[in-house]
Amino acid sequence: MNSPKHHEIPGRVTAIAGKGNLPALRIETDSSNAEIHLLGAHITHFQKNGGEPLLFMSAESEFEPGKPIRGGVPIIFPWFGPREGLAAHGFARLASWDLLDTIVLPEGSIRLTFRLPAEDAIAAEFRVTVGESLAMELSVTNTGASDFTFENCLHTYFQIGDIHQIDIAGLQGTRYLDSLLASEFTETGETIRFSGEVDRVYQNTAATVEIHDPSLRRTIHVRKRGSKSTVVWNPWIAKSKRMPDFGDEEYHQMVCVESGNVKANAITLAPGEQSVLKVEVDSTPLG
Ligand code: TA6
Repeated sequence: MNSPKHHEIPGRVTAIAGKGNLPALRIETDSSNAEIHLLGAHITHFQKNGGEPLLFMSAESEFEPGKPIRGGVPIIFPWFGPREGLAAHGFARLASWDLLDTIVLPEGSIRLTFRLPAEDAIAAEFRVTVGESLAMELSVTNTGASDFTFENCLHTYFQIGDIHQIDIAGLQGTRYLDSLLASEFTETGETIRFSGEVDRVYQNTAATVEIHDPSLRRTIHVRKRGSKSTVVWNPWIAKSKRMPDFGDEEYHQMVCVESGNVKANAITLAPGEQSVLKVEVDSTPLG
């Protein structure tokens, strides 16, 4: 039984009619709350009690079967970016995932397990733990008879106070592909600041990234394992205007710091092999 109702936990996990009347789950712990839509197993909200939402969600986002949700944590799999004749960023975020299990862990966090409906030769599960932090785990298993090469990325949209005031630390000295210039550079700055569109794929980095946000007086921590790529993106003015599911001014309040394995860091699994991408995000008062 994969009906969300079957996995409800009174006062902790509730099956709801989410945005666009899509099936979703509301999760409530003693320290936080979250919302996950079955479309894409998409985490659409996470907030620690007494704090600002950690994740950004566009007020213009569509919530329709087969359409990507603009905000939260899109699961990018099995490819990153555009692909001729196919949906950008893969099909996982457009699929309706099955909810397999919900459990309250001893320390009070709540763990939910989702499965991507069967695809030939691949099995994908997504495990979300909601508590003081938001922990995510995307596991992919090659169940076929030949090698399987793919990209994965948890394309996290973070809520910030003002794009002009934040800085991002943790990537100094890292090579990156500037997707706007289609050229590679090395990050020389101790921090990254924003004064225009930024769309960079940092390669071969396992580093924890920090987003320092003086407006919301917090530091967001992005910790990862099983990830060699970190993508940093803000659409700025022109691209914001070109996106129908994104407000023209919303770029002020969001930044994407995405963790996965993309482009040169794509993964090849032999038959029977498994890859696990782990990302944990939380915030602390800005020191
Ligand atoms: O992660 C950065 C990026 O690849 C940008 O180039 C931009 O296209 C963004 O993803 C959003 O992609 P989407 O398909 O969700 O519009």
